[in-house]
Amino acid sequence: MNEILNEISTQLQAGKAPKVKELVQQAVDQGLSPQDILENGLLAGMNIIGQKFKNNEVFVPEVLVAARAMNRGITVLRPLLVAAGVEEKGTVILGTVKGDLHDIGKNLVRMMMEGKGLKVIDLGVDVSADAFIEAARENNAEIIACSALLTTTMGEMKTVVEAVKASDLNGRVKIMVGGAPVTEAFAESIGADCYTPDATAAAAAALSFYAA
Ligand code: B1M
Repeated sequence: MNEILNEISTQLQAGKAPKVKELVQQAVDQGLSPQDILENGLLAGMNIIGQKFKNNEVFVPEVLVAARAMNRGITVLRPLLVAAGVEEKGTVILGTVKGDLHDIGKNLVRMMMEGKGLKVIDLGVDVSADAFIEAARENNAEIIACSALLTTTMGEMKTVVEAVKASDLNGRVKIMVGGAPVTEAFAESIGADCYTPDATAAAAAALSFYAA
């Protein structure tokens, strides 16, 4: 792997946010693509931390500082990944479902969708079904996009689907779901309109709803 990408991954794992930001800027200045820096630097480091967390080699505080470093690095990439001045093609309401505080993947989904020219209203984390619906209604959104990282919270997506179906938004708003424990089969079983495995695919799928 490229040396600077390796260093970004290492410093991210050590939670060195200012250093990560500096290295990401250096990588950009060296001409590496934002996608390469994201996938092979930042996400590579986060994956290693995730594995160590799973094996009880690191704990919540270490994961939190690594997550902070990841978000700091993303601030450099964000304007490069989001096409400036692209005409908005539609509105998406995005959030991590109720009970779930993981937001790194959700933030990537936002970035990729904005990069496709979609307007994204990000409700943050711990978002209830009612809050998704209210925001979709207020903003005339065509898509509600839910992220979940816990097997204990992915069931909340079913609550969102059922609440939308029981509301005036039924048939007008598509529901997209994703996040590490979510699968195509799960999405189908709860009646969601779309499952995608990663942020890039989520953005492409959202765009395809508008093109349809
Ligand atoms: Co947590 N955590 N965590 N955690 N955490 C996981 C998810 C876990 C798998 C770790 C493990 O045990 N191996 C595990 C879940 C187990 C399970 O349910 N099966 C877990 C646990 C158990 C917990 C706590 C319960 C721990 C505790 O307190 N005992 C707790 C729960 C808190 C809560 O939410 N209520 C908790 C807390 C935390 C921190 C706060 C410390 C921190 C979150 C910080 C933050 O997000 N700001 C954290 C982190 C960082 C992780 C890991 C290490 C990394 C997650 C991450 O950001 N990955 C994670 C282990 C792992 O994943 N390896 C873990 C990088 C991110 C880019 O990937 O979010 O999957 P991801 O997004 C991907 C795709 O999933 C997809 O696109 C992205 C890639 O392009 N995607 C979508 C995401 N949303 C999408 C939506 C879409 C489409 C695609 O359409 C709408």
